[in-house]
Amino acid sequence: MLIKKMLKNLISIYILLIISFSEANALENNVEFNAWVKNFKLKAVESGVSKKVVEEVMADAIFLPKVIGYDRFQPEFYEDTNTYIKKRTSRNKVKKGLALYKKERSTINKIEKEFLIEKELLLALMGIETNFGKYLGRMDIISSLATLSFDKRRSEFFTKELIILLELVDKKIINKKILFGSWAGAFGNFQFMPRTIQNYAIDYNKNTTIELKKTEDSFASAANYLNKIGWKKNVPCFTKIELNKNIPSKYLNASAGSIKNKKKVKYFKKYIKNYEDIKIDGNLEAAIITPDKDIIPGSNTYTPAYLIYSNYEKILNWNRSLRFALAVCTLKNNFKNEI
Ligand SMILES: [Ca+2]
Repeated sequence: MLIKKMLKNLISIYILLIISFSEANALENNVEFNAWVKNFKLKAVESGVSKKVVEEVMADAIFLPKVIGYDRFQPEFYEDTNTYIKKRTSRNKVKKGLALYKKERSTINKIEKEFLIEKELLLALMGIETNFGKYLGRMDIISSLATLSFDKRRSEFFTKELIILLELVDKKIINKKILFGSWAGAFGNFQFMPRTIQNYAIDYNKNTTIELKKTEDSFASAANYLNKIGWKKNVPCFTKIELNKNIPSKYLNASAGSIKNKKKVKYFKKYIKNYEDIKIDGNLEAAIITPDKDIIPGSNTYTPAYLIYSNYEKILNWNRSLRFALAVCTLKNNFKNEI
C-alpha cells in the first residue's frame, strides 16, 4: 500500500514538473519570439518592404507551438506508398472533382487550352492539395511563417517566404485579410507558398488582386506554374512495374531530393518482369523509383516500383515527395476516363 501511495505521489510530482517546465518553456519561447519579430521587422524594411505594411502585418504575429509540432511529425514520411495513394485518389474524390468540373467547365476548358495543361491534372492537384477547396487551412499564415522562421530547423527558407509575402501585401497583389492557410504557410486552392505566388500566380480575371481561393485565378495560376516549369501535355507521368531482383541498387531512387541514373525506357527492359505489358515508348527517358525503400521499416526494396518520366519530376518540383507525385498522377488518370 505504502509503495502504491509513494508511486502515486511520484507520478503527481512528475506531472507537475512537466507542466511547470512546459509553461516556463512557453514563456521563454514567447520572450525570444518577440525579440526575433523585432529583429525581423528591421530586416524586412531593409529588404524594401514599406515600414507601414511591416508594422501592420507583423502586429498580430504570435508564436504557434502547434506549428512546430506539425513540422516534426509529417504523416507522409511514415505512410507506405499504397496507403498514401489509396487515401488520396478514392472514387469519392473523383466524384467531387467531376462535380466541380461540371460547375466550372467553361473556365477550366479555356485555361486548359491557353496554358496547354490537362484539366485532369489541374483537378487532381486541387483534389490532393485541398480536397477541392474544402481544406484551405485556417491557420494565420503570418504567424505560422513567423514561427517557422523563428524556429531553427529551416529558418532561412521560411524567413525568405515571409518577406516575399510582405512584399506581395505591400504591392497590393495579395489582400492581407485573407491570409489563412496551412500550418506551413501554403495558401489557396492549390496551396501556393509565397515564392510560388510571386513567381507564377496570375490575376486571370484582371480585377487587380490575385484570388487563389477562387476558380479563375487559382486554376490559371496553377496551369501557368506547370507550363512554366515544363510540364508536357499528353506525355505520361509514371508506369508501375515489377522489378527483377537482378537490378543493381544504384538504379533504385528512394529519395525525392534528386532523381539519379536516368536511362531510356528500353535500357531497363532486362530488369522489368512485365516489360511487354507497359506499352511505353522505349526511347522515353526514365528513372526507377522505389518509394518505400529506406522509409518504411521492413519494406521490400523492390515493391512497389515505378518507371518515372520528366513530367513526374515536374510534380516533384511542385512538392518534393515521391508519394505526392504518384498520387497526383494516379488521380489524374482516374479523371481521364470520366471527363
Ligand atoms: Ca483576380
